[in-house]
Amino acid sequence: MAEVRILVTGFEPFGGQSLNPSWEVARALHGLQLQGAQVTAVQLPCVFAQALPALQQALAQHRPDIVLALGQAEGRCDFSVERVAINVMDARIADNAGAQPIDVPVIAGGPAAYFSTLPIKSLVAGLKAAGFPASVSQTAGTFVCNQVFYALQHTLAGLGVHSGFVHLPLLPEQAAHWKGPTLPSWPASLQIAAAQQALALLVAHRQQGLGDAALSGGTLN
Ligand code: PCA
Repeated sequence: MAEVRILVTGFEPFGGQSLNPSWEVARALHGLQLQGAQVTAVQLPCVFAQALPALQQALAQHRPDIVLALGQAEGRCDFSVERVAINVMDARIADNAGAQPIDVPVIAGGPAAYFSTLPIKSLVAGLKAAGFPASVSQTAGTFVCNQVFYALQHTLAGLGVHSGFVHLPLLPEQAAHWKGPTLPSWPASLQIAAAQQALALLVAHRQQGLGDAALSGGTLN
C-alpha cells in the first residue's frame, strides 16, 4: 500500500500570546510514523494576507492524503472537530499584521460554505472511546482559522483528500494569565495525545475506505 502522507498545520501565537496550542501540537507530531503514514507539520502565520500562500505552498510541497489543520479557540473545553467553513472574514481583533477585515469573502465568488471531508462523527466517537473529550463544532468562527479551513476545502475539493479543521483549548499557562473568568485548558501532553489518536483514527478510516458514522453531532442552537 502506498504511504499515506499527512499534513498537520498549526498557527503561530496571536492576540498578544506567546504560545499557540495548535503549533505546540503540530510540531510535536512532526516526523511521526503511524500505521504506514508519515506526518509533516507546517506553521501558518496568523495573518490574513499570508496564511493562504503558506497553506498553498505546504499543499504543493507535501501533496498530502490527509490534512488536519489545527487552531486555538479560547473558551473551547474539548477537542473540537469543525463541521463547516464559511466564505467570510469578519475579524473581532486585528491579525498579527494589524489587518481586521470585516465581511470580506475568503474567495470572491466561491460557495457560501464547505463541509469538512474528515469523518467528523467517527472521529469524535473514536476519540471519546479512547478517553479524550471531543465534540462536533458547528462554527470555526470568522477569523484566520476559518479562512484557512475554507481555502483548504476549496483547494482540495473533489481531489479525494480528507481534510478538515480542529480547534483546541488553551494551554494551562495561557489560561492562568487570561483576563476575565478562567477559561478551560488542556495541558500540551493531553492535546498532543488526542491529536495523535485522531491521526491514527483518520489513517485507519482512510485505509478501510469507510464512510462517516451516522451519529448525532448536532446542537439545538
Ligand atoms: N486561532 C485563530 C487563528 C489562529 C488560531 O490559532 C482562529 O480561531 O481563527
